[in-house]
Amino acid sequence: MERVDVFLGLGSNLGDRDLNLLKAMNLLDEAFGMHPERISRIVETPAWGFEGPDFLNLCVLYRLPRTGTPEEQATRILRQVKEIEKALGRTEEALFDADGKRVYHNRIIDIDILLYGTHIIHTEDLTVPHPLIGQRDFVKKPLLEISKPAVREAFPEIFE
Ligand code: PH2
Ligand code: MG
Ligand code: MG
Repeated sequence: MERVDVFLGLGSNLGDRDLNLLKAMNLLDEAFGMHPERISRIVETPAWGFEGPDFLNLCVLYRLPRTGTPEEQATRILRQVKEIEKALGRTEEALFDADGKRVYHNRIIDIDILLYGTHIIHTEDLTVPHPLIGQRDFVKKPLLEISKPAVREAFPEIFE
């Protein structure tokens, strides 16, 4: 069976942060019908881009069976992670300021699709690789820890 390495970034800065990450990982396992192939360590960092409590972040790698095109499968994964965010109590939607810049807020759980193998995906709802990985050590460090040569070679600008 053909498989694809899907790297996800998880973060929490509200409530019982460890438990939120654990619950999210359990729900991801349930949604994907498998355990992750790799799990990074947890990093604790200040809120980046806004004022708020410190975050716990980690990255996971699921080696999923390929279904459909990368766009189709990544869109399905996006729907699944949004559902899990909602199930864990996340309510707020993406907000933008007057200049069209993203406004961040505290979150019980955030699950982002970081990499879908070595594919580049642009849809209305999704850009993969996640465009901000390279600027954010709280993603870059755990992602590097569980990354594979193929993705490091495909996206040197992310991992440099
Ligand atoms: N996520 C954000 C904005 N800022 N800062 C940290 N430390 N960790 C995050 O996961 C994070 C953030 C938007 O998703
Ligand atoms: Mg995020
Ligand atoms: Mg997100």
